[in-house]
This record gives sequence, C-alpha cells and structure tokens, in this order.
Amino acid sequence: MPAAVMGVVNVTPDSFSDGGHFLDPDAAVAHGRELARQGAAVVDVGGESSRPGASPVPEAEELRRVVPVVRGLAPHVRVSIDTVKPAVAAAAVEAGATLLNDISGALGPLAAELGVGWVVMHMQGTPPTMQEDPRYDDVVAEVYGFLAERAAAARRAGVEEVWVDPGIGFGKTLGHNLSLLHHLPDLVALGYPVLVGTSRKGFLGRLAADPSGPPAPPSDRLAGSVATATWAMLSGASMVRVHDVAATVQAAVLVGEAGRDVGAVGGRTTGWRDGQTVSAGGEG
Ligand code: HH2
Repeated sequence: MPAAVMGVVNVTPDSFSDGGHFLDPDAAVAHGRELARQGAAVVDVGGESSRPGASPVPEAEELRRVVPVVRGLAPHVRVSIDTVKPAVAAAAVEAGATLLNDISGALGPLAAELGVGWVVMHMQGTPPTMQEDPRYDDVVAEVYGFLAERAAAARRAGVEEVWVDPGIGFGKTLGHNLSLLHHLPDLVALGYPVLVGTSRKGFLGRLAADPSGPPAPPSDRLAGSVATATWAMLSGASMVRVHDVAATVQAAVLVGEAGRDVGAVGGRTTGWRDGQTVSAGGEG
C-alpha cells in the first residue's frame, strides 16, 4: 500500500509558506477540495501558525477561521484539525473532523473523549522561542522515547488510531532534523503509523542554498520537500504532510510501484493522473 498524503490548508494570515492565501473560508474549502482531487487522503486544517516566532491566536479567532472550513470540507474528504486548543478541537470534531493533529502532544485524553484519531507530535519548547537554542543529549532517543510513552498512554486511554510524528523543525536544528530522518525506521518499529512533515521547512532552505548565504525561500523548496517525503515513505512512514500534494502523490505512487516486483511481463499498473489510479499506457 503506498503511503497516504495529507494536504495542508492553513487558514491563517501568517503561515510561513502559504499565509494569507486561504483566509477566506470559500477559498480554503476550494483549495482543500482541490488537494483531495489531487489525491490527498486527509486534509489538515489549521488556524494558528506554528512557524518559529509565531504568536498565539485567540481561541475565538481560531474558531472563526477553522470551523466553517472543516464543515465545508468534511463531506468531501477526511479532515484533520491542526490545533493545540481543546475547544477548537471539540468544535472541529463537531463540524466533521475525525483526526486531531496535535503538535503539543498533550491532547491524547481529549482525543479519547471525542472518539477521534490522534496525531502525537514532538516539539521542544513552543513556537515563539523553540528555534532559539534547541538542545538534546540524544535527539533520537529523546524524541522517539517521548512519542512511545505518549502513544502507549493514549492507547490505554482508549484512542484506537494513534499516529506518531517526530515534529521536524519544532525545536530542532538542521542536524537534529537529519538525525531523526535517518533513524525513522526506529520510529516505525514502535508499531504505530508514522506521519512526517518536512514540506517547505527551513532546513530544506538551508540545504538548498550556499552555506554562507541566506536560505532558499519556501517557493524554492519543492525538490527538497518531495525528496524528504520520498525518504520518509521509503523509511516506512504511512503518511506525509505536504503543501504540494500532486507532486507528492506522484512520489507515493512511484514508491509503491517500485517497492513491489511486477516481474518481466509486468509494467506499470497504476498511475497518478489527477490523483486517480489509472492503467499504464504503452510509453514504457
Ligand atoms: N508542521 C507544521 C504544522 N503542523 N503537524 C504535524 N503533525 N507535523 C508537522 O510537521 C507540522 C504540523 C508547520 O507547517 P505549516 O502548517 O505549513 O506552517 P505554519 O505552522 O506556519 O502554519
């Protein structure tokens, strides 16, 4: 089974790569539906940026941003709600969201109470200051240990669907991010489905640029985003969280197809046209 793709819809003025594009609810719903058409299995709706340095958004404002968008998308595609606020999570579930994407890693009991799936993500610190001086003795042991402990507690509390996410870029240096990606199979080995979000993140901008110059801007991070999503899928991740759904679905199909031996008489059996599975043509 190829990995699933989670498409991002940020209903915010200030998200680092798509801030201000989808503040209007109709534009946000249209974008989410387009991501679903491109092959996103889940659309992740967020109303508060978590980029380094971001300021918190008042609860009433976050509710105003996300609830109409969740309600508009839920009949068409599975919706996850990206929030750390219990009231926003509850309202989004009421509006049709079935997955709670929790960058704080603290809302497992709430997911149990609401009867929805839960993504537990690791973050060191909080967005306003998390990138100032991230430090670990052993980043892989600490991050994966945290996720194992929280995931097990959520299962015990009755959450049936628990996803674990290393939180790339959340209180982590370039080296920390690369170590976590290198050791993803250790996270997969815990036995929970793994979600990874590298899309357009700062470390890709630094890797793409001359080390002595400024990082490449988010608009120049597509290749790194798809490469790291592909790395994650090949390492056993079950879902990748991305802005560029069409390109990532192509990568997911390729990983799925190349990962099985179709034999000498085989040939491609599926394709990525418009996010649909199609038969291969004769182009080789
Ligand atoms: N990354 C972002 C937000 N939510 N959730 C999970 N589970 N994993 C991630 O890696 C993750 C996440 C940051 O990206 P984005 O939503 O595009 O930016 P912003 O926080 O500025 O809205």
